[in-house]
Amino acid sequence: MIAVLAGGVGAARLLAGLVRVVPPSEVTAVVNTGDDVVMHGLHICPDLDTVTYTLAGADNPDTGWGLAGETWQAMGSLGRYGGETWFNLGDLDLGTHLYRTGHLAAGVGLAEVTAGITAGWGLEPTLLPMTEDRVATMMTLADGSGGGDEVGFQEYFVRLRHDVPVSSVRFDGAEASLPGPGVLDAIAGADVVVVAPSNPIVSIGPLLAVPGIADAIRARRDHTVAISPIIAGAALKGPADRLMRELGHEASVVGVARIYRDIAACLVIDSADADLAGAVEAEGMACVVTDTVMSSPEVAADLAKVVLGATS
Ligand code: FO1
Repeated sequence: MIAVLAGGVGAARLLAGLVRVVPPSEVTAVVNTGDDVVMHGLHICPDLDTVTYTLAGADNPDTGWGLAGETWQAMGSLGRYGGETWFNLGDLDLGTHLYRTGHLAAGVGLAEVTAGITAGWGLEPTLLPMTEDRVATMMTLADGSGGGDEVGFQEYFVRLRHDVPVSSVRFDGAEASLPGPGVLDAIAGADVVVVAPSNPIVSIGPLLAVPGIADAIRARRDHTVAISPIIAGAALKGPADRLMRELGHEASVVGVARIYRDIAACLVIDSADADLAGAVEAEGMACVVTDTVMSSPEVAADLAKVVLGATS
């Protein structure tokens, strides 16, 4: 069994590669829900949906989120009434949110709702929400850009286009949250635990903030491999490098190693950072250098093979 700690796009691509090299039913992804948001009364789980749609081969290649072949008629209709349209919900995607919201309102847990959604897409891997409790990633804006205001993750990421400096991040509700059903068992029972190349601060950070998850991974440190989302000092997509700098980390594979060294024995870094392998090792992690830019599922499968071989 393989357990993957997952955020959005980077994790989704890795998982699409992983299911090409191991039986898909042996893969469990523990997915960040700190990005979740309620819009227009609908419960939206962006990372769970990005992973689901990508594994189903139905992801939207233009946006990196949502569904291929999407249309936006409902948003147009909402705009007519002056409704909030900064967070785009596609017509096809809406079906997922309606299903999830209806079942949650009827008292079904998020893990079971998620299983219903993945079954609807015919997926064999298991997707587990990190928690069924409300944990919300909150960003405090640095002075000069809304000065001290705290905003929810989607307001930062989408409405403000993650183009504003941040002075702190917290995971509201995390302290009182419980790991989702199956999460601790998936980590404890995995032959390999993989930390996907997701944003260490706002994608993996919330997972580690759920009491019990970080300890469970620490107990498996020798079997845990992390993949750096930072390549040559930058994130391929999203604000990981910028956030790392703003929050006092070095935006490099060495900075990533410092964040993960307590939970993972090995860091996989891109060939572009080969000269930093020694510096990663000096932080107390083994280091494997390979191509990590997942330009196709085939390249992602090659990366997955390297990752699985890294602990043996
Ligand atoms: N990202 C955007 O940049 N703009 C959007 O309007 C947007 C809408 C959206 C709707 C549903 C969904 O599942 C994801 C959506 N995302 C959008 C992506 C989302 O903000 C990010 O993928 C994650 O939260 C970061 O991992």
